[in-house]
Amino acid sequence: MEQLLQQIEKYKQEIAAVTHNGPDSTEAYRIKFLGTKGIVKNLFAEMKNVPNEKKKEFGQILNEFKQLAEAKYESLKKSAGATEEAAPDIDLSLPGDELPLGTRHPISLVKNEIIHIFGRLGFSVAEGPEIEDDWHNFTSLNLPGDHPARDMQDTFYIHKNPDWLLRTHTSSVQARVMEKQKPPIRIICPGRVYRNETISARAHCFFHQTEGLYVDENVSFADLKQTLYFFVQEMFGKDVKVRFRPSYFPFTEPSAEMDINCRICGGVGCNVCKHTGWVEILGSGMVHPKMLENFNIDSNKYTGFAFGMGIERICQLKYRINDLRLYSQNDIRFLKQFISAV
Ligand code: 2U9
Repeated sequence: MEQLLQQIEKYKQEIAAVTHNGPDSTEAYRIKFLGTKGIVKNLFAEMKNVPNEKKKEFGQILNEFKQLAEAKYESLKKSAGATEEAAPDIDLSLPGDELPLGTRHPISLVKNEIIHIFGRLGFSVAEGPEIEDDWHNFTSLNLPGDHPARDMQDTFYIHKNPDWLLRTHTSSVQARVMEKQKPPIRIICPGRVYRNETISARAHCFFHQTEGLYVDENVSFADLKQTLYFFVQEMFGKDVKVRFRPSYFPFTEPSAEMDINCRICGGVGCNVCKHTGWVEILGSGMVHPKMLENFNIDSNKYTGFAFGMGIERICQLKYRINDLRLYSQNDIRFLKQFISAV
């Protein structure tokens, strides 16, 4: 009996020293201690050799030992589960999951291209707030108090008296630059603008513009024509045909609109060019001397030209997009078509 008790003590120490070492060693432990021919079974078999008066005491010791051996087995199984969760079987040599690349919005593509083309002519980008005050959006730009653009029907007002509104053009950015900077000024102002329009295929309550301004000594109408001609050639190709038509804008005098030959139908006639073969793409003109004076720029010394274009319109001609609403519907079938455009 004494010998058996010493043996049990040794087994207890052995069990205490066992640590989790994978499923095979756990199974080996089970077979060794708890198997049909295992240590626990063998110890119980020794009962018959224990004197009767010691049987009760030995039985208790054996039961405690059996519980200890079983508890260890349960804890080894638990640690196996935890290790498997932390490090599941994975094949690191497999190729990774494919992450689909997003696309740039067509308006951003065209905006970036406009910035790039004018950048090569020395124009830098100026930006300003989308919520504007009356002075920068209207008054400083020769848009008098009774001008229709100021009407609540045409403009989103955020606050009246003082008037704060969503800018109706990016001309307000040029106004802010003229206020702060003396000539030479050579900027383009891309950005979102807002007008109170009913949404349809041809009109939206917001769209994007790029306006431009060049003020320096000896800036002429010939500079204006050549700059804009260079722009459309770069944007649409060397074969593009242009025509200038006289027009009117409050900020410029003289003013001209520029048409290019229709890129959609090649001149045969379509809805976009209204069967004329020509599409208007921008407005322009020599900066009105009164405007230069509004910003304390000497109109006897300096002249300038300005222009403005809708990015949606340029985009329509470049990518043949016939409905303005597509730009803001976030339809993935529309957007993913621009996947290969940079
Ligand atoms: C300052 C000086 C001059 C901005 C100009 C246009 C002509 C023009 C519109 C065409 C279609 C924009 O997208 S559109 O609605 N714009 O035709 N804009 S000259 O002239 C300025 C502006 C500010 C201080």
